[in-house]
Amino acid sequence: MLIVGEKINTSIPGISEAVEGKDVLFIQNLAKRQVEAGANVIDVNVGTRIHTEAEDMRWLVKTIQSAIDVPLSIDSPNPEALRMGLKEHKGRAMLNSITGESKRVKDILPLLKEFRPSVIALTMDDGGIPQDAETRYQISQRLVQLLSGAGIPEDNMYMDPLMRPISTDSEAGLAVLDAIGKIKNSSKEIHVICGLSNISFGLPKRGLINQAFLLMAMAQGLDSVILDPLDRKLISLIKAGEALLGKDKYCAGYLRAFRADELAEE
Ligand code: THG
Repeated sequence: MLIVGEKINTSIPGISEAVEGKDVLFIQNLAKRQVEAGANVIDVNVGTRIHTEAEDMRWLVKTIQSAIDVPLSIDSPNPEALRMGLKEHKGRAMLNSITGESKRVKDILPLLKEFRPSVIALTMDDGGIPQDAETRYQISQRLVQLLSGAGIPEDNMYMDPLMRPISTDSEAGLAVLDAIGKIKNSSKEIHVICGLSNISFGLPKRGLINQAFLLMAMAQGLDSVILDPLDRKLISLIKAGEALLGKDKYCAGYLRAFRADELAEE
């Protein structure tokens, strides 16, 4: 499972202040703690700082990459912030994200050609986020064609079927689970990713819903996830899930984590 750490996001209390104050040690420490906890990629999102987003993104990429050596997910709706982040990034970055929306495609295509990043592609288009699995799948196939045409290998593609809260649509979890299975079955190379938190929006004890969903999604073929890696229960569940799904020969990874005292039952 590829774990993308979500903690460097200015919508989380304290992060915007650290960016505003150019607090190098705070940011580097948060990046290091996520990597030590198991993150393979660090997401960087300064979307709440609309007036300084591009420059903040550049500063964060530089600051984080001088402390850790995993790739960063440059997470923004703003093409200029994406460009600044990708330009500053050493090695292959992850671009988060392209969608099937025509304006977004037009803005992002040049960045793909210039920087050759891995790409997270959200399965939405000019019609918005689909309710059903089939439309998500159809959009994902169009995005695969588009990304292939831009020279991105399938192994560098991460399809994100976009969760909606089950509190407002009780079939939303099922639709995403079906979409994960369909996308994964269409190609061995293409990855499927999602952010964990949206599904539980509007419900109490959100962690329970997120944890249950994570394991069901893994069983459907989810192979990458955006989450809080400092949550030991979540990371432990991923280890348990990998062992249960035959992704961990002799349960070696699970046992190693146990001996390192990394597994949490709650
Ligand atoms: N897909 C893609 N990118 C994304 C998302 C997605 N980027 C943004 C978002 N969704 C994922 N990032 C976050 C970042 C922080 C939180 C939720 C999603 C968050 N964190 C709290 C914290 O860390 O304090 C609480 C964490 C918790 O208790 O679980 O709320 O879906 N491609």
